[in-house]
Amino acid sequence: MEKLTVLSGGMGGAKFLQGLLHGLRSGLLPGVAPEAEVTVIANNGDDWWIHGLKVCPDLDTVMYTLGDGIDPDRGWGRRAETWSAKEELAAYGVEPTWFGLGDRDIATHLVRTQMLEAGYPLSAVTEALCRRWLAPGYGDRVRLLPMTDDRVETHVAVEDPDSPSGLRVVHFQEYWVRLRAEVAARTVAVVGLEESRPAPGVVEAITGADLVVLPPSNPVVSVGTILGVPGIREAVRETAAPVVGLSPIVGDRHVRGMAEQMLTSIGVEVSAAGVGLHYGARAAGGVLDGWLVDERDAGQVERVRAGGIACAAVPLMMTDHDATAAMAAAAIELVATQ
Ligand code: FO1
Repeated sequence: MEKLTVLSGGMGGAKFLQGLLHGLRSGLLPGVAPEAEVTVIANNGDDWWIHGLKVCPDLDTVMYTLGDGIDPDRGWGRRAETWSAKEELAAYGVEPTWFGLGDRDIATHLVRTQMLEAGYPLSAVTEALCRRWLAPGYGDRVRLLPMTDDRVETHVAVEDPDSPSGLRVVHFQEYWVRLRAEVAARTVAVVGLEESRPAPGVVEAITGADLVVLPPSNPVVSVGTILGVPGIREAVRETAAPVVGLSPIVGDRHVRGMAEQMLTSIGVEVSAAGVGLHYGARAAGGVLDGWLVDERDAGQVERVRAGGIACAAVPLMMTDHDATAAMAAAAIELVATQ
């Protein structure tokens, strides 16, 4: 295998990619050439405009993580960050104050916004930003593509007793950062998704891959959104490469983030098998050939297999790069032997 393509959200996907790259470098991935290239197709449905700047959290989380510039504790934004601009904006009374742009991070958003306003598409801007972060070094074999160059924004309908309809629609960032995903979410609507087109290179990266991986990212607002861009699900269904995913749900709970709330809002069972069967077998109109669940969910393997998907139970905790590389190796083994 020389071409691996990963459909990624933010933190979970970025952490998985770190382990995958570690596995590549260390020769831990069976059947994968040491010089293999990794294309990451990142969700950009949780992007938004704030203080006149275009912010792309998942793209930046992947870029900073692979370029070793991420804040390891927060899992988003820059390492060794300072917050003077945020404090100054608050002193002017500028809202919202609940979403913070760090001083270092702001430089990324300034460059991105200026390039977008000069007419460059997001994919070209991302490539330019990645020249700094994915230059020879940690991420040298990685290409990062946004799923689309079009404006797509995830909104969440939350319960609000003060509203006449009982509902209020907020941007995903407001749901996650301000409301901490603690209010009941009724539906997720991705504005602009149906009219969006895959960014240049996205379809080719899937149809020309030797392996397509769905990492343990959010199946609704990350991978689900990527698959919702018209043409991407079709490419995943049609590629000659095996398609394998890793469950973000372990022991019927998400490992991080808000997958439980998002799955519930779309009526999908919160379990490893529930998510695998939600993605579905390629042979039955879905997108998966293989699905890895955590060893704690070994009892769900047969259910997934009955849905036409190869399935195995292995440790799925990304505790360090070796553990994550072992997950990637197990995913490859699962579909390589088919
Ligand atoms: N997450 C927070 O919890 N609080 C923030 O103030 C915040 C700011 C922020 C700025 C830039 C960026 O790229 C990400 C940021 N995030 C913040 C993370 C982000 O909201 C989410 O974790 C993702 O969108 C979910 O994948």
